[in-house]
Amino acid sequence: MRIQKVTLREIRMPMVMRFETSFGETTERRILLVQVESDGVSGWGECVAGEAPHYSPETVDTAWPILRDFLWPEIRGREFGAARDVWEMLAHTRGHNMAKGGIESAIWDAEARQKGQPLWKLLGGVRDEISCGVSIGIQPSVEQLIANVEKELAAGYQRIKIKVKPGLELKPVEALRKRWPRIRLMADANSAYRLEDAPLLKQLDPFALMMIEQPLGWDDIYSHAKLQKQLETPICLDECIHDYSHAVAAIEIGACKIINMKLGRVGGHTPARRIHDLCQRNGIPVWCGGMLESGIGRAQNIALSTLENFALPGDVSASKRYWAEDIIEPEVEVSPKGTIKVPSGPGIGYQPKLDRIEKLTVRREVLA
Ligand code: OSB
Ligand code: MG
Repeated sequence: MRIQKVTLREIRMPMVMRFETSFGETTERRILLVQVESDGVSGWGECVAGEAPHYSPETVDTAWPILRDFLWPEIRGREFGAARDVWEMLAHTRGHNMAKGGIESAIWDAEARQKGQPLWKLLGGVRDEISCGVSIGIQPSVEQLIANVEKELAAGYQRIKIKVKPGLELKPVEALRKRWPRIRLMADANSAYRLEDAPLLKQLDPFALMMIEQPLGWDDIYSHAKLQKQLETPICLDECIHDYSHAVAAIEIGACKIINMKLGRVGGHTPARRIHDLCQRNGIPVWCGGMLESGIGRAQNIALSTLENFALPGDVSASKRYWAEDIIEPEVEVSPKGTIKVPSGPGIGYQPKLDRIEKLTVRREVLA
């Protein structure tokens, strides 16, 4: 395989809902799309870096020059066996996993399209339907939170995740549990707490949350192990796991019982697969997280979610929850039983809408 050309595009997409987390608020996404050309076939990936370095150190504006000046030169003019080899070719650059994941996943799509095969089959996926949950941002009031949850449950979603932050955890969780004693419910703190908050977090134990996601420091695996010893609620790590070695450490010291997998956070499909297999060998279920992706990233997440150990509903939900109009055809739809039917066409199985992408593009750079 060989890549002749890469097109980087920044598109702007206003969100249909405002999304608030403990680290900030998003109303419009700046999305970096990566299109690779390989022997006449295009592959598409999304770099999931945010607008600001508040979830991880990367941003759209760090990923762009890293892709152009460091990652592309490792790929340009080189013949390689398959997409699975790309991640190793990029290893010379430290970190910048979201930049790596953007181009690596695009090359996986290109390979699958060349072979006329769905990406999920090329990845070794085992299911043609995935289970979906939703991630609900911090709401102005408990009443609005309840109304939101009501709507998502009615749409069929199988699991509800709410964003929490200090002072806004006990009341919302208690209210939801009172209203729905049995739903699959969890909370994501995006690193808003400290180990000293253990007594407060312990007060969540009676509410039978499926898990609490990333309560402590974004890079602090050790403190999560100390916290997990004090909590009944299983800890799920998100931000902390950006490498295979982090997953090894987290599992060995008991820092989590579940891992949220994100392509961008770990650097692409090859590292995601390695971490997935490690978790599977150790009895740690994983699920696919989201980064408010456009349809391209969403389609990549759907393919990833077909791997065997994606045992819990993920944060991959319908296009229309985020966008008035998505950039792929068909849009991602969720069935009344809260599932996405995995497409059977080649590659990611959804077609990028080129006209729409062109209209939304505010910056473009062709690398050849
Ligand atoms: O922590 O999982 C997270 C969105 C942006 C950054 C981090 C996270 C999230 C979400 C939203 O929870 C998931 C989605 O609906 O895409
Ligand atoms: Mg998270």
